[in-house]
Amino acid sequence: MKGPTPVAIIMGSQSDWATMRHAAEALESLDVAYEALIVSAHRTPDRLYAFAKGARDAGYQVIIAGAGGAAHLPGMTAALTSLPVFGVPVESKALSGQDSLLSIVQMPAGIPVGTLAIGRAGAVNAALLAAAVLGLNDPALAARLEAYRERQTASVAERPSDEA
Ligand code: RP5
Repeated sequence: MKGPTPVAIIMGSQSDWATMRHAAEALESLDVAYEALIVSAHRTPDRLYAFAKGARDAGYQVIIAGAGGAAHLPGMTAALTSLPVFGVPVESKALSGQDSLLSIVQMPAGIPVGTLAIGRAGAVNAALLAAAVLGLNDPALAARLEAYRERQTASVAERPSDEA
């Protein structure tokens, strides 16, 4: 029987799902269970508080938080729980995600957010980091992560193709 869902993917808005679904797909490819939730630091602060305060008791082990613009969600979540929080800066229209990146990455000492790249690459890598953390205590998952990387390596052609 499977235990509680280990990963929460939270995002500030429905509009973030186009980016954060890449984290979800990466977790699915590694057979890691997750819950995807819309939790806005600005529009639903009470929901954020309840989620973050209850995350450990809910059984989550890692939180992936994606947000754009004045992206307070990852930092506020990390302030409210000592679970590992990985932040994904969503690419904003106005500033191409530079605002999201700087909002998430520049945490003062004491409350860490592991910040990834802007956009899809960050979402995928947040999922892979979450899997790596969970794999420390789950040899089967660690083996799936190794296999994922081996497949990735095998998929890289030696020479560029005109067809690709
Ligand atoms: C942030 O504001 C969200 O994370 C989103 O990236 C951004 C824009 O949100 P919407 O106006 O598209 O709902 O809170």
